[in-house]
Amino acid sequence: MPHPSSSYDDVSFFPEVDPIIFKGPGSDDPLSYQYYDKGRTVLGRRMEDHLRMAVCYWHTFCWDGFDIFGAGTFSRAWHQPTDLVEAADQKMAAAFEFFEKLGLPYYCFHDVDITPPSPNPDDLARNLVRAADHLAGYQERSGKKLLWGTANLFSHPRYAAGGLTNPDPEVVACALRQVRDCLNATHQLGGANYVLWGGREGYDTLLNTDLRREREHLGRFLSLVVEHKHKIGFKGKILIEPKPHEPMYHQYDFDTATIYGLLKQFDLCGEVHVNIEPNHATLSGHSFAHEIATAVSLDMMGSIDINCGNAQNGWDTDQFNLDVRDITLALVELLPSGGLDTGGFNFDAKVRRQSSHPTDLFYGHIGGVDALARALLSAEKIIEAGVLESFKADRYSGWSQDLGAKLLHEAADLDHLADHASANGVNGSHHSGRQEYLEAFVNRNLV
Ligand code: XUL
Ligand code: CO
Repeated sequence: MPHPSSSYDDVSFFPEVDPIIFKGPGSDDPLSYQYYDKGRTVLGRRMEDHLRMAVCYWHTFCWDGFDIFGAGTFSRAWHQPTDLVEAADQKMAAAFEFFEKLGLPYYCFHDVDITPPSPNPDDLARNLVRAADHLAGYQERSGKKLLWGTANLFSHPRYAAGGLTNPDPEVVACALRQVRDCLNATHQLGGANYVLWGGREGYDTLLNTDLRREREHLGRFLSLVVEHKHKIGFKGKILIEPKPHEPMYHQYDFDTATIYGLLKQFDLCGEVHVNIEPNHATLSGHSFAHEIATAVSLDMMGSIDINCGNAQNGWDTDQFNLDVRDITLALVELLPSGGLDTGGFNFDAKVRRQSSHPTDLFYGHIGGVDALARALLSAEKIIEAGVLESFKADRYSGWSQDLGAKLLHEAADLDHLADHASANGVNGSHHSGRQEYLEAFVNRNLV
């Protein structure tokens, strides 16, 4: 059966904006790209294929600008219909007009972003089937692709104590049904990955929480998700998105290293990867580059939700990341390992509440896209110069000589190795780590 067509082909939600094209660094048109030249080759790969950028549904099309102190400020045209199915359909039409005008290849959604509000799980399941059918039609007509889908296991009051780690098995079963249905929909739409963000998979107080049990439940249910992925033949990656807190005080998916521990415990290494978000990295006391380097070193790299927090308060403010240096440092860790595979850069970022005009959505994304493109060009210069690589090779050169090989040899025990120091005295000396030289080198290469 052909997928449904759109009834909004003649309606424009962004009439003031023409398709955004590359005009180069000399351009003073704020509705153009100065650095994102998608066909340009960088380190042997097209820019578009390196970055695999995506627009997210939730911040851009669902949020109406409300915060805990006040009502929405945005008055989006697609939020106006009182008929909720009509509103969801208009939102989808607006989203695809935006995707097409922005010119990025991918998008991402939660199940509840693409469906009208669904009073109960049966409604959600039915609405999801209809939404996926409509999305398939839009994808076919626009050529846009799904980077990942995810089930929202944190908004409904039933999930106040978590989804997969809820103390009530009825709630867990409901969460599992939602994950199953959303993974199926993601598969049907050719999604490149499927994301599980912990949401409320954590706790606020140990006084009411059995931590051992909840972690074990999380491991078991993750295994079921992986099993289902193989059963339906989904080829994308299952990704967990680390975040230390917010909404819960403590989360089981605190950071990349913590997730590695979970995967090791439940024998899921190689089956589950991470979706790293800079704002979550800083919330956990790490840098964006640290999280990337950790994921690369543990073979867990999946995808990236690009954004940043506010440097002053550290909250998860989900701002567009314009910090070229910060992104460059992360790319310098990522690219030598081969870069992104099924992953991409998803703009999990929102315009500020006072940026209420629909065109502000374009300014936000264009700034974010160009920052990524500049960082990619900067990382290319840094990597090609080979300075960091040769500095590190030199710094660790002792490990390819006799003593290094001896220390790492499986058969050597502690007594045997300590004897070396007793026999030879301390021959090692301090060498400068040259941090300031290296930092200045990075800055000199920023595009
Ligand atoms: C929350 C967050 C989510 C996930 C998807 O901080 O980043 O938007 O990316 O559920
Ligand atoms: Co995110």
